[in-house]
Amino acid sequence: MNPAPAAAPSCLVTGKPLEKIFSFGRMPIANGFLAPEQFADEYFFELAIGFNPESRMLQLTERVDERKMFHENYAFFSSTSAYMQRHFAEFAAKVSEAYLGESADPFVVEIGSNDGIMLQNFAARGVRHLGIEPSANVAAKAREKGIRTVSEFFDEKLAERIVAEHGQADAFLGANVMCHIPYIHSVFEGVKKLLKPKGVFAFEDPYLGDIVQKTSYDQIYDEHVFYFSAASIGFVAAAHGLELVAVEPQSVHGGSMRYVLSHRGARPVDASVRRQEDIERFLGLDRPETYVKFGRAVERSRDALMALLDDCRKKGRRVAGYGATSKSTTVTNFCGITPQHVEFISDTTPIKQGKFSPGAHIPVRPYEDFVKNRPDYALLFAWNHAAEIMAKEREFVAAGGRFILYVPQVGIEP
Ligand code: DWN
Ligand code: SAH
Repeated sequence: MNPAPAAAPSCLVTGKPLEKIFSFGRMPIANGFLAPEQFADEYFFELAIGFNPESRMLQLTERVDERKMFHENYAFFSSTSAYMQRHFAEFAAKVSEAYLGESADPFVVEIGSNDGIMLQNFAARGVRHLGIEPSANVAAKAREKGIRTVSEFFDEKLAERIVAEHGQADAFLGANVMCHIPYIHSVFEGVKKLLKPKGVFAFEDPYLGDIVQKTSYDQIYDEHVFYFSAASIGFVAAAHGLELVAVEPQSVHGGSMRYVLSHRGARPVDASVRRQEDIERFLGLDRPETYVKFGRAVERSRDALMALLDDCRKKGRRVAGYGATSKSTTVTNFCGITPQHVEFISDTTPIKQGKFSPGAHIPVRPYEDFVKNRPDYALLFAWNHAAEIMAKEREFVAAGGRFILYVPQVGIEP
């Protein structure tokens, strides 16, 4: 197996030493679905979090090389959720109304544009756009939809090239990607160069406050290097002459935050920023002890889930996973869930089907198998899409099927 890097961890924002607060142990690549002949060579690293009080940044202490995670066989396709398609249509409409009106020929750039779930809304309105998506297979899907996409990793250098080729942008957007990039200073410097003087930088990511309050520890995996708050984003922005001008909580992905930034002084700072920073202090997000407590809550959650799954096994109840999410890689490996607990995981994404889940090696099967061979319980690994999935699964419930949830508490529904 690959050796773990020996270097002592340091904060990716301040460069100062970073203390490990909680370790989930050895973890595989969250989206590294694999075939049996690949089991012997599976890559593992130590998944652990540390907190830097100066920057207020919760972050991974060890990281996986980005090229091991984002490549031509990336397993996550954004458009698998109809709800998320509507969410990004609304995000795009809001940006158009609020920020593009003043420009005669607006230009929108999106980082981590995946299969074009957000940019398709700008393309449909004839807005000049550019997607930046290093995972070649999902980028190809976007191009099929007529979305202009460069398949590279965004950093300061790429930003300079984009400016030279296309000019500066009115809006630089991102969803569930900023928290993936360890070289955060290069990204922010790139954004600064790319944005017009009145341009906006709007992005959203899973929110640290929700992760702590709901014990949604499965948001912690290799791809998620950072767990952002208004305070930590404000800190990074200030180092680059940028300013956090508004925040807006979002319900998606189990609780996210949308951050709006501009060049310092270019736009008025909305009251939402101060309000959120007050909430964060109230939640103790600025104190390391909060994350020590979080670690204990994570262990309690694991114990409760395993007690329930062991009970199902003893009683001969069949359990299948619902949604082969990245998050489920943390849950299965941290809790010790095996194919004896969960027979298979149902997922609608073709590239995941017929493979095995990372580390735990639970078979991933097409959704049709779930319908044909309904289990007694569906362990909802895609709990963030619960509303969409429950609405789709009325027949499963009517036939006596039940969902096992573990966020915010372990329990059975309905
Ligand atoms: O940040 C990230 C988010 C946006 O997406 C990435 N790092 C990776 C990925 O995380 P995830 O895999 O935890 O995302 P989801 O959206 O929770 O994944 C849902 C999975 O469930 C997909 O594989 C599709 C599948 N699914 C399904 O089988 N039936 C989803 C729905 C809604 C369904 O009805
Ligand atoms: N924005 C989409 C996709 C999120 S998944 C959504 O919210 O559903 C994260 C995406 O970011 C992946 O498609 C990955 O390839 C991409 N990504 C990772 N590092 C990146 C970087 N440095 N620059 C641009 N995109 C990156």
